[in-house]
Amino acid sequence: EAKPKLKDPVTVEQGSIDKSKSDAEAVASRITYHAEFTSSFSPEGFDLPKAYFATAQSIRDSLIINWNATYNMYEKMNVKQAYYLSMEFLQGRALLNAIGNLELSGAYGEALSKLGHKLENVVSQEPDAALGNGGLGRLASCFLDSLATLNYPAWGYGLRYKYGLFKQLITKEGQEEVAENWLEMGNPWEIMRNDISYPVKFYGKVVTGSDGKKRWIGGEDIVAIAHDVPIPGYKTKTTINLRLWSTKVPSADFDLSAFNSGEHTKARESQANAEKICYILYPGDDSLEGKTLRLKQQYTLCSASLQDIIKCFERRSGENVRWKEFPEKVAVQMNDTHPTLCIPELMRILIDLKGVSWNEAWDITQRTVAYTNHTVLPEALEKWSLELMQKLLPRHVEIIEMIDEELINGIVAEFGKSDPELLEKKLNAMRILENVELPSSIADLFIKPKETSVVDTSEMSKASDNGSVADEEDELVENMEKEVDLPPIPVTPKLVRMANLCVVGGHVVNGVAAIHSEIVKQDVFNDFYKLWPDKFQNKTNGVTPRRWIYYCNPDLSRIITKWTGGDDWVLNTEKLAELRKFADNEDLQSEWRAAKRINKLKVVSLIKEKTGYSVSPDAMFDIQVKRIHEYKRQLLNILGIVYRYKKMKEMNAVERKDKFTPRVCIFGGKAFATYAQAKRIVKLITDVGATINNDSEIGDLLKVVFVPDYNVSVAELLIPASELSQHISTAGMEASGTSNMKFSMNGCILIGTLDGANVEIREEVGEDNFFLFGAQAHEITGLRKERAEGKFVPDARFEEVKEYVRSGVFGPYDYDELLGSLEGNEGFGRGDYFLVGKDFPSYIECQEKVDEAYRDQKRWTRMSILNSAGSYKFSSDRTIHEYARDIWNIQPLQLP
Ligand code: 4GP
Repeated sequence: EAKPKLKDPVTVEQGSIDKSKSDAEAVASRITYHAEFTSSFSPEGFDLPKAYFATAQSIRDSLIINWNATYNMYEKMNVKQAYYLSMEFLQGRALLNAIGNLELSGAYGEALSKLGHKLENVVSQEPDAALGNGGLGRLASCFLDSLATLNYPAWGYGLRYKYGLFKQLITKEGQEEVAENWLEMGNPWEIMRNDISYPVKFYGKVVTGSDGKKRWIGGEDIVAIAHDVPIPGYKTKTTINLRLWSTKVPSADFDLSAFNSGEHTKARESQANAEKICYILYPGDDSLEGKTLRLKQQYTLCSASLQDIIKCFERRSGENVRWKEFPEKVAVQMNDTHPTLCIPELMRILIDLKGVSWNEAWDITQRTVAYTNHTVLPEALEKWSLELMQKLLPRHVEIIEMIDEELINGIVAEFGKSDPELLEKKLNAMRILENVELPSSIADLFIKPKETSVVDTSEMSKASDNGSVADEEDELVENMEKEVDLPPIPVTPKLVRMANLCVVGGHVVNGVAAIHSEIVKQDVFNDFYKLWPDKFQNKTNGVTPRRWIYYCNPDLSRIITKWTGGDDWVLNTEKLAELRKFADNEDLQSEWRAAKRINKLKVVSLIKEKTGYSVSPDAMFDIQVKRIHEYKRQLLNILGIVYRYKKMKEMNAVERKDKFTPRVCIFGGKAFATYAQAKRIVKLITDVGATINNDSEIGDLLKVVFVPDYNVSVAELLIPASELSQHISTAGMEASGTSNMKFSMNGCILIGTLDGANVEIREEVGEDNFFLFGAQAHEITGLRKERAEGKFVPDARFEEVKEYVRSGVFGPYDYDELLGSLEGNEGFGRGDYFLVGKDFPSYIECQEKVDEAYRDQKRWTRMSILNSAGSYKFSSDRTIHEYARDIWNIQPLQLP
């Protein structure tokens, strides 16, 4: 019997713009409707904030209609669906993207101008949805755009952080962090789904019932509530979903009697405790409380999302729920290790709640989940304290212990017991649990006492990509250091290695660029690779050409459309390659330069507004924007600038002008709040800028600016204006990079090392159109060794530049700790782990080649065109097709 319905759902046709009016008139009447009825602004006037909200609400109506139609189609067709689980989604702004994807830019532009506003001003009212930190989060957002555009049945799942990461202020002291209150004015893009919520449990204990079944009882209960963000595809009705969870206590948990007896705060305590899970992304985890909060976040994401996915599977299966078929309907992608708890959570639900056997549950889990690795930094491969996890998630630890035991048995079966040394090596590398006793039958094979783990207490180890400060080891070592009189106690905290659990529990492990996937196989997970070579894949990252050229660079887009004979390049980026044949065409070249200039002028205003500095649009715009990290080597860039400045000061005006190309060197990016060395780098950049920018002798020949609070919207302005961009990580350390792809697409020339996706970009755009320098990945270990043995002789220019900074030219700040890290292992020295000193000479020599190339504007423009033309491979559409085919096994499905 059909379930009663209030009314039939609105069809896409009914919901589309009213054809009896012109599109612009119909849009204008929708906007005014929302300004009157759904706006939370005062009735008088129609100022910009109100115009933004009414405009967003009006386009949201169309998105909801398409969202419903897409959802209904998936329900009816019951096709296999992919679910992308990520702690981060760096969505940026949504309005322009939504209007453009629905092909209503003209209508909205016209309607708003009738109502007294410019579309671009309305658009810039929107705060960024900055639910992410860096590349991993922005990649997730690009993937959603491609999934919707290519009509793949897929959803994203994440957390709805009330305050995002943080807002970066740049003051005289360097970087300061304040809360980013992005939801302050409300968020027109989310639909709070009060009807979709799931219980999530922490703590408690595991009991075995009389039927032998395990049950997890007691503890703390919270509720996760869904907030749906519609994601429209480009030129398609497909509108997929980004479901973000917020947290609260079950309503029964409000302590009414405490409240009535006047204990108002106490009555709210449990509520605040539940809500704080979704306050910020990557809360500080130095303290046990911080660690607990992070683990709670990860579990909330996994548990709520899986309950939702399972409910959907059951609903779509109807009477016929066959768990074996779960992997034929569901693919779960874990974006890095943060959602690893998906593995034991899926096992728990299947075994404890659905009555599936262990073996079958394990088979289902492995066939369902897959894992993407985004970083090779050892300190970023998450390890959780077993003790903490046991307290917070007792049932999951039982399951993880079982998986570990089965893994041990598998390793013993594979390698036998005849070579205990080899077996021990394999077990040490591959086990999920670290420092946890082996079953005695195996432990007895190894007679020698267990080694204590080597602990690195340097700041560097605290510098993982998301600031996740190592594990308990640090705390223990600090405590040991304080108790100087006592002999050191062996440090062997019991840990859960999340990355190993991902590799064991998933059916595919992928890296994000060719070179990175090789490192994953040959180094990071080599023992696993040797055992299961077929599990490992490469999926070179990509970025959406909609946001990253078409919308952010309309002037260049028009030129590309004209010269490639249509705008189909927005969907088929291969078409960009056609620009190659016109690379020397003078008409194209002059149009190309004119577009760049328009974009540069916008950045001149941005810089003035954000920093107060005036810069010349005639100078080369040289940009490095990314998270501040020692391995990304912003320090190499700024020391190169200091060297350039010093040389300028040593010359007279004529020589200076002759030798150097005028440059505006632009930096942007956040340093993680507790990453002291990264913050010192920010301080040095701003100090250098303050001196150089006020040096009248230098004038427009060199400017150095740090644009505060770098985010997606700032990137959308900077990237189209860029002429040179820097991707200069220590080779082997940047998994891929994605801004390198965006810059190249926008006709920017890259200076970089052979690292991450640089390698593939250089292959596509041609060696002559990429400025290459520096040591290569295979040389790094040897170079570090040479450095540690004191055999490295630094270039005199490197010594000179450090001395110059130390001399105080850039102010009184004490740079010993920063510069010291580039020295041997004495004092502040950390042996220049990132090899800044080694690469410095080749870097500055390469920069001289850049200056020379820029002087020949024809040659430069040709290089620029060839970059855009060669960037076609780096569309996230290509990447998503590969994931869909090789990992998820999903097919596109389009609304009629
Ligand atoms: C980043 C990597 O550092 C970057 O190379 C890569 O392009 C990006 O992921 C997307 O794959 N990693 C992170 C992180 O953002 O937090 O590990």
